[in-house]
Amino acid sequence: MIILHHLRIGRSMFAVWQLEELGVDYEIKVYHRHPETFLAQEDLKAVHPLGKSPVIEDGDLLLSESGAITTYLLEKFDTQNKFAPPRSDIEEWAKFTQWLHYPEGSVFGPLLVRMILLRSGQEHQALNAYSERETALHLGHISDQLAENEFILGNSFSAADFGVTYVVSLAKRLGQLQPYASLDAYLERNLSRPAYKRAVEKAVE
Ligand SMILES: N[C@@H](CCC(=O)N[C@@H](CS)C(=O)NCC(=O)O)C(=O)O
Repeated sequence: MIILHHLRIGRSMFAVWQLEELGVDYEIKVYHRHPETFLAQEDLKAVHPLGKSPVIEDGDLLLSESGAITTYLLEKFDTQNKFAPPRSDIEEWAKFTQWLHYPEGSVFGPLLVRMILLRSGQEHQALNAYSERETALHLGHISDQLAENEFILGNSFSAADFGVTYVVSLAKRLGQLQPYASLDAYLERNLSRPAYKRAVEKAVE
């Protein structure tokens, strides 16, 4: 059985959602952030040296990084290729991996900078300019991709939508979605999926 080490309030929720979509048998171990620093605490460091979440355990395997976890779960459980193109279709598979890694690799950074600035209450012209410019670039790019598609790869939901939904929902929390009505609709479409609702109930987000 898969064990998910789940730090409350954060991207691990999207791993719970994925496990629900895949119909996998799993157990959640819940961890709480430090009330003042908002960082993970020692209990999560005892699981993995980075002390970050999500982390999954499957037998002897201990795996961190959302993108790697998604790839592993798909390889093991998505035998009908319901959530990703088959590897034999190399071009479609490559496009899928591009969108799978894009949220963590490119979109999260400028949003994190915005989050740190907001929490610190400090002004920093250069960081603010960077965050505004890059956030607009990436939200615009995602919005363009969704202009004629309901989901990030086209008209059916795929595992690339987990991470994109995560960064779009974070952007919304940071008040960045106003210019992008299609992104709000995209969020609503994904977050109303029964598997997401079950995930929220189980993970007590
Ligand atoms: N690149 C990693 C990021 C993992 C990460 O930073 N997770 C956050 C939760 S959203 C965390 O564990 N933060 C706690 C801390 O930094 O102490 C991934 O994709 O899983």
